[in-house]
Amino acid sequence: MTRRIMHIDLDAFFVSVEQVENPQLKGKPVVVGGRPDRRGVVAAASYEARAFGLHAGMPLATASRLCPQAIFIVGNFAKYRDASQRFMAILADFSPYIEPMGLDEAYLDVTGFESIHGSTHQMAQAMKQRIKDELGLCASVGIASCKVVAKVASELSKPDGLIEVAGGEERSFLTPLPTAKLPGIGKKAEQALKGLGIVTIGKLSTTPLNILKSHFGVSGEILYRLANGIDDRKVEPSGAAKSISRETTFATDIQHRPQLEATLRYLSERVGGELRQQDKQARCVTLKLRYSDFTTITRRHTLGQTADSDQIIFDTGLKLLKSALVREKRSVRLIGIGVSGLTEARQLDMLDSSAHRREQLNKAIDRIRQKYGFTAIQTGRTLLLRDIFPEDDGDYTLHTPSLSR
Ligand code: DCP
Ligand code: CA
Repeated sequence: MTRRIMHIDLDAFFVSVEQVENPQLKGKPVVVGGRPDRRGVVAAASYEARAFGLHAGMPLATASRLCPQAIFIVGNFAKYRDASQRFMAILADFSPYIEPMGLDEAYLDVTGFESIHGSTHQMAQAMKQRIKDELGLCASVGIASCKVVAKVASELSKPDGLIEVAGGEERSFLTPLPTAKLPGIGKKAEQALKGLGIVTIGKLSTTPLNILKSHFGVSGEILYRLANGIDDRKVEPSGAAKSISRETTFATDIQHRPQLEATLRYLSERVGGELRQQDKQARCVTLKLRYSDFTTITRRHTLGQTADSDQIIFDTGLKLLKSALVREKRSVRLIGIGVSGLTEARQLDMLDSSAHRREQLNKAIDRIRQKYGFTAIQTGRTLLLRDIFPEDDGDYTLHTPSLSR
């Protein structure tokens, strides 16, 4: 059965919430983000303001110069969160398979649920109507057989739009669009593609895979698949992994630093492997320690950039470990490392070569380990674990099984 996926995204979200509260703001250039004489950037701009070139991320001072008549609002996050919850609740009435992607955006797998409304098109119209009636907001909807095409469609339909791409029409729908319309293609990737003479998604979809791979590595294959409208990612209802962690309790409490670090390295690699398996990137790294007297601490660090590499997870965990142990001299009973703030979005414009090389290396290690077990490849640090944990079928047998989620 072919799937029917909807991508629903509210138009000019923060601004629209302000306009519902204060209808005088309707039809005017409005910016949420702060006062123009203060430092800061535009969070949201009304479509009237966008006509002057204003957009999210632009410094407020620039926005005010380009559009002096714009109305600047500081904004109130609690209000937007409340609107977001009510928005998601409406969507959940249409299908239980809902995956929120942010405050004002969600994927819905509606396969089989459309019959209640007549068709997917009528279902989307009913959804838009409820959002308008109950929240006063406009939503744009894309409907297709997979996430990427649904997302491109909703974006293209804005504002207050609705585009349905029939099954089998995915490629012809994408073909004429500029590459920048593909989610994940940022300015850098767009320029790199342009350098290769690739300006449209159609051109990208017919570029031989080996050429894309030689320029973009593993991202080349993702690009190729998305450009061809091939995307089998499922709609994952919330409750799907929001974090991934691995922890272990030692057989005897440990004070020996290298042994703690070796275990941390091992656990970091397990977390990293799982993260990449799920094709996700993490924003936060959390270290957990339980001391011999059972007091338990967690220490969290937010990364500057999302990551999925073992090295970054471990390095961050190690820093947290060192600073925790500076204050505490007690021996450790349990150590754990976890990642959270997971996103699926692959930043294809992050084609920075060192990050890229690391990614390639991690993928290669994952492949070998899938085949031959964890111990097939070891870093200097985890080798120490050979003396601590028994090996079983290419894996270390930890004293306690790893806990996760
Ligand atoms: N947002 C933000 N900072 C950004 C981008 C967005 O604070 N750099 C906030 C404000 C937006 C909300 O997130 O209103 C949703 O982001 P979108 O990218 O969906 O943008 P809008 O909803 O404002 O506009 P559009 O109609 O293009 O979806
Ligand atoms: Ca939006």
